[in-house]
Amino acid sequence: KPVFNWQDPFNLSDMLTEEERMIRDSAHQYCQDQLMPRILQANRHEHFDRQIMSELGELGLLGATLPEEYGCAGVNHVCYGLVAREVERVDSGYRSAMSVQSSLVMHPIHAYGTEAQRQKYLPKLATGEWVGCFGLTEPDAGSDPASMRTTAKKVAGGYVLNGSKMWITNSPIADVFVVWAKLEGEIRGFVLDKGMKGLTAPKIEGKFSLRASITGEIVMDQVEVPEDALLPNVSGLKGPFGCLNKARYGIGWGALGAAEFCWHAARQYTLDRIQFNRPLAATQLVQKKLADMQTDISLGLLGCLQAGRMMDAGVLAPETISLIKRNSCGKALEIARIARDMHGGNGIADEYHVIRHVMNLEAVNTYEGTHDVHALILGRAQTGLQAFS
Ligand code: TGC
Ligand code: FAD
Repeated sequence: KPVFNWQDPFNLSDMLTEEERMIRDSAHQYCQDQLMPRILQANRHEHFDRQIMSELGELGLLGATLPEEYGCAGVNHVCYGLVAREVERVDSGYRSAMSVQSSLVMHPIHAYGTEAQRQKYLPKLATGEWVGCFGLTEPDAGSDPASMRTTAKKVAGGYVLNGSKMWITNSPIADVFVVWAKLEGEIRGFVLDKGMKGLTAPKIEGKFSLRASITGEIVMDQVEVPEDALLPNVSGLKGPFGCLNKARYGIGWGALGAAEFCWHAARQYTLDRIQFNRPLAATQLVQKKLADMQTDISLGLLGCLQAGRMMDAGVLAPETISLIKRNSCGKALEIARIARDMHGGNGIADEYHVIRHVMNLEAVNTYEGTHDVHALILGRAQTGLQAFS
């Protein structure tokens, strides 16, 4: 009979091209050799190692889907997803840093910017010489970004921005700020540079999730920007949402990478751990839990791969992205919690890494649209009735 591959029951690996497998494998090696040894201390001490951005840049993993003329790798979205899975297998915070730079900063500059903006920003963001951040969420506008209060006012020679953004990945170390503001009531994107007068980005301390990722505010107090800070080619919420489509897609893959880590760890731990004179893995309850993890992850990954193929073909609807983002995050969080339980008391020690994934996945399930907000997007799409307000 055909051989069952317990780690990859649908032979997903065989559905990839040679190039896709090569990129996945080199990302896997970098993540395991270079990121995994750093994560325990980084998470313990709430530290983001800035050098990681340069390393990701050197490997071509920043803005990887963008054209080579801007110093990017020019690979497809399946490759981007495979890399996100490998990075998040180590830590969601590292994937966050990579996906914000790629999908939320480089993508809008490429998609909505002028050629001069592309030339100015993309090559330095691609190498990791510059770090970017994306400011959409505000203290009083999270799930409902349309209610944002940040304003841009037209003045001679440019614009003046006022307002504040909250929960912004990378903002305290950012060189480049993609910020969304209302100009005469319409949402527009602006690219701000570190050091502009009135622009500050204080760090948010005390996170119990994504501790190896740096998060902050963006405070804009009468920030004067030139005309060419405006991203001219988009207006309205579809601007930021176009970026979120790319990032949410990557999270779909990434969260399952974190789930795979937890599943494999729970399997190995219960094989090794003897209680009542036999391995825990010999019990029916444990085997059922492992089977559930295997099923959810394998089916979820197939969905991500198909979504990637559709994105590469230009036919992936945002609602399908909501489906995979919501499914992957919800399932990964549940898997991580169960894997934590299967480790017993050791499960709360960071040396086993599973509790860190549990804590991280709480935020991953919330950012880029919460689990419930994506349910409402899918509910609206199938009933024609919007239930947000
Ligand atoms: P709605 O009426 O649905 O749409 C307004 C306009 O936007 C268009 N649109 C989209 N366009 C492209 N892609 C999408 N996914 C789109 N979704 C909507 C839509 O067609 C419409 O265009 P137009 O031309 O007709 O005006 O807007 P709404 O205000 O009713 O939205 C409701 C809702 C809940 C769906 C939306 O606001 C939402 O998704 N909220 C969640 C907010 C969110 O995801 N924030 C993320 C912040 S960034 C972040 O978390 C980064 S963490 C990164 C990390 O560290 O990894
Ligand atoms: P709220 O919108 O206040 O939601 C609170 C609860 O109410 C949730 O459970 C939600 O599902 C529920 N809810 C909301 N509306 C409804 C409704 N209509 N019906 C039923 N239930 C509803 N944002 C950025 O712009 N850039 C970033 O780089 C970024 N990075 C982040 C990093 C971290 C670590 C975190 C935690 C957040 C980050 N965010 C970022 C913000 C993130 O996108 C928001 O936290 C998220 O969109 C939810 O918004 P909120 O926190 O204001 O929650």
